Amino acid sequence: MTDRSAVQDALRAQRIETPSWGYGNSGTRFKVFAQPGVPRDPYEKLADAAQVHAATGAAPKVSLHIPWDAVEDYAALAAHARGLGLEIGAINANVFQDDDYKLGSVTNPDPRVRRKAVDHLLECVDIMDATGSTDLKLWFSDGTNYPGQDDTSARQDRLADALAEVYQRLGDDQRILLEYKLFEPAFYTMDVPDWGTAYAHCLRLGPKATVVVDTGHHAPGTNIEFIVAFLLREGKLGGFDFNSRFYADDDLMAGAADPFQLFRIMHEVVKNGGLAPETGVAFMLDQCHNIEAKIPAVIRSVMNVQEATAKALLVDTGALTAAQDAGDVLAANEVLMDAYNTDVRPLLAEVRAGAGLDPNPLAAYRATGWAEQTAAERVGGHQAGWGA
Ligand SMILES: [Mn+2]
Repeated sequence: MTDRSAVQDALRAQRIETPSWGYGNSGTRFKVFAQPGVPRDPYEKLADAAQVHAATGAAPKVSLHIPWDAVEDYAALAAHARGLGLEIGAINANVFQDDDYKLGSVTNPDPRVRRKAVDHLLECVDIMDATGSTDLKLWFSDGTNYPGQDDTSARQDRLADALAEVYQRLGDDQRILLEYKLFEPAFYTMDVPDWGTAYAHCLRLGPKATVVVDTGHHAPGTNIEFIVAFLLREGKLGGFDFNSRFYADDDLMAGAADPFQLFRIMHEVVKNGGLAPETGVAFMLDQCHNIEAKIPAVIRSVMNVQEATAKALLVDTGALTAAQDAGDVLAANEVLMDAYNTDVRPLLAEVRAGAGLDPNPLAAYRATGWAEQTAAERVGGHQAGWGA
């Protein structure tokens, strides 16, 4: 796409969903560093998310995590979100933080534990009904640590049964986003270790089940853009959990570690029509801000995704196809690199100004004084964080 106004329209239309847990305290297994002004409940997390949307104009949806964002009245939480100009995005189930899940949740050998896990997933669909959310995001920590610990294929049967029961419960406009992860917390087998496993389960479930690609959940060196192209072609890419990593599941800001990889991913998205809202690809962030200020980090991440998208939109597809058809390896590569090496910041500044926004979202946020205000006001109570 090289028509400048079409590129601008596409950038203006892109929506990036931010995670409620990105606004709370987080850390590694060694230490969680508390920050002043961090939200103490889901309502305050939404207020912070509204700051990101105000600064970028591109982040109206917020993913929730249950039970971290558990409240008495979900309809009231959704109304609060609407009042802030936001919507509730994906509901992320949590079947990994209970003692019962030591040997797994939906694949646990104990049927009582499996029942408890599936009941939680069904409760998450109830929360979707109450909040208007359309996406149930499922990530399972299930797996084994030692050879012989459990029957690998029996665990697949249990997983399939659980997914089928939840799938049956979905409304017409609701879907499952099934996430995979290579390792951690289990170190020998994970029950959903890769896109192929997730894809096979989604295929069996039906059209309302799609795969979510968390960019931090692969082996080093994995060609993620290939996975993206394949899943888009099959109509099975439900969305992304963007974050970046140097080693494993680092959950750093999207686009920070490897902006070229993010560009290559967005190139496959753009080329295969994944930006069109009707394909249903959700551009979500799934990251934790352990040492940096949280709201600016989310804003920076949104901007990084936008920059990768803008570069992907600038690929001269006519020239690329011509070079590919001619078998001109170097020319084809050059077309792609020309787009990647373009400084798209002025283009995005223009898009923002055209939408009535400050061309510099980080400066706009700083000018609000929100960080100082919340640090002064949010005293007492419990700051939100893992397990809250
Ligand atoms: Mn994720």
